[in-house]
Amino acid sequence: MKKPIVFLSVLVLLVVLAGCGGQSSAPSPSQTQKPQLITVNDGSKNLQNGDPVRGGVTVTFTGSGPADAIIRVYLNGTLLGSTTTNSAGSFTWSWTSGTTEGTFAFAFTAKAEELLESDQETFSLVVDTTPPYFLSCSAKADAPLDAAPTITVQFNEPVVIGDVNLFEHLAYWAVNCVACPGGSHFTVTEATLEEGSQTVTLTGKWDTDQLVTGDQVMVHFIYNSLMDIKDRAGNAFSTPLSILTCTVTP
Ligand SMILES: [Ca+2]
Repeated sequence: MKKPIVFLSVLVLLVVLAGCGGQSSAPSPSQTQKPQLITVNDGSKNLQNGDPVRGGVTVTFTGSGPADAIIRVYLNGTLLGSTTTNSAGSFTWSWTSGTTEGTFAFAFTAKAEELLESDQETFSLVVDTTPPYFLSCSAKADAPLDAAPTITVQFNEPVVIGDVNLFEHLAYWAVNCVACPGGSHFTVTEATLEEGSQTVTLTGKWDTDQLVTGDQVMVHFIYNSLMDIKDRAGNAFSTPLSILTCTVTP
């Protein structure tokens, strides 16, 4: 019973593959060869497809295509500009990010004389103009004399920290009680930046500290610029003192 179905499936697959092959491999004789991006650079480093960039940064796209062809650049589907390849087939094109945040989807095509415009070479950048900051903290109640209580503090986005040892130094971290009828008590003995670089775990003393449901605690973080905290786009953390309040949850 199953054989005809399998046969049909294989047949359909072959037809689909043949169809795809006809579209995506070598261009038809009347179509220009698609251009290729070689490097995309923001002045200090090469960027990968989907990378974040700051506002006001000039990004240079370098690529190759057919010699003496027109390279058209589309942004989010609209023609933005054009340039030409030289006799060796090279081209460069620059774009400066503005104050608008979001994804910018670029598409490059080539058009040689007498031929049709090529397929698109695409590349996306995410413009991020907002410096990283501490968004929230969370504290969970712990059982007395059980494991050490912990409080976590979250950045709004993943960060890149130049000096993690300085960042994790206890001199820059403190936890106070705002309203603690339950008797919560917390002394920071350890500050750890978690994998993913967005969350910091503060650890209290296991024998004398406690977090009780309903109590309100406050986390203080003092920023030292030598820590060199940036977001992935390169925007610098700049809040001298971060204060976060959180209620202990069960
Ligand atoms: Ca940011």
